[in-house]
Amino acid sequence: MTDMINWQLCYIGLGSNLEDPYRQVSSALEELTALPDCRAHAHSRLYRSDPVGPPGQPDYVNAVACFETTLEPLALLDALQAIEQAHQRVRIQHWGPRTLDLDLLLYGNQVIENERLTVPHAFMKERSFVLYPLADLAPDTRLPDGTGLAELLANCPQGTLEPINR
Ligand code: PH2
Ligand code: MG
Ligand code: MG
Repeated sequence: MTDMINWQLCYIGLGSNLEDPYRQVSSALEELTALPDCRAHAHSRLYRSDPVGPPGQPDYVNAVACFETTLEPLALLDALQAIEQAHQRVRIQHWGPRTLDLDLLLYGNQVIENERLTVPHAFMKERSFVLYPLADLAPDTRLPDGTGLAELLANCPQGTLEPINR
C-alpha cells in the first residue's frame, strides 16, 4: 500500500552556551531522534561560534538537525519546547545566554506566521551558525521564497565559526 501520510522535511537549529554546551547539544540531538511521528534523522557537525547579541557571554555550540515528521508545526514546536524545558532552559535576556535553544528553521516549503511561530526562522538568512551547518546536511536547500543556500552563504562569511573535532 502506498504511504498516504504527509511527511514534511523539517530543519531545527540547535544552540547552547551554558552548562557544558557540547553536551547539551549532543544530548538534544539524541532526544530529537526519540520524538514521536518523526523519522529519517540526520544532523550536521557541531560548531563553535562567537555569540551574536549582548557581549560578554560564553561561546556557543551550534548544529542543525533534520528529519521528516507528520507532526503539525505547532505540535512540533510544543515538542521542541518540551525538550528545551527538560534541559532546564534558562533565558534571562533577549539573545542572551541559554542552556538550550531549539529553533524550527524550515518546515517543508511552508511559510508560517502566527503569534507562536515564524517559519522560515526570522534570522536564518544572515546567521553563519545556521547556514554553514545547514550546508553540511543539505547544500541544495532552497527557502520557500526561492533563495538558494549557496547564495546566502556567499553573502555570509564563515568568520570564526569552526567545526568542533572531538
Ligand atoms: N542564538 C541567539 C543569540 N545569539 N549566537 C550564536 N553564536 N549562536 C546562537 O545560537 C545564538 C547566538 C538567540 O537564539
Ligand atoms: Mg535562537
Ligand atoms: Mg529560540
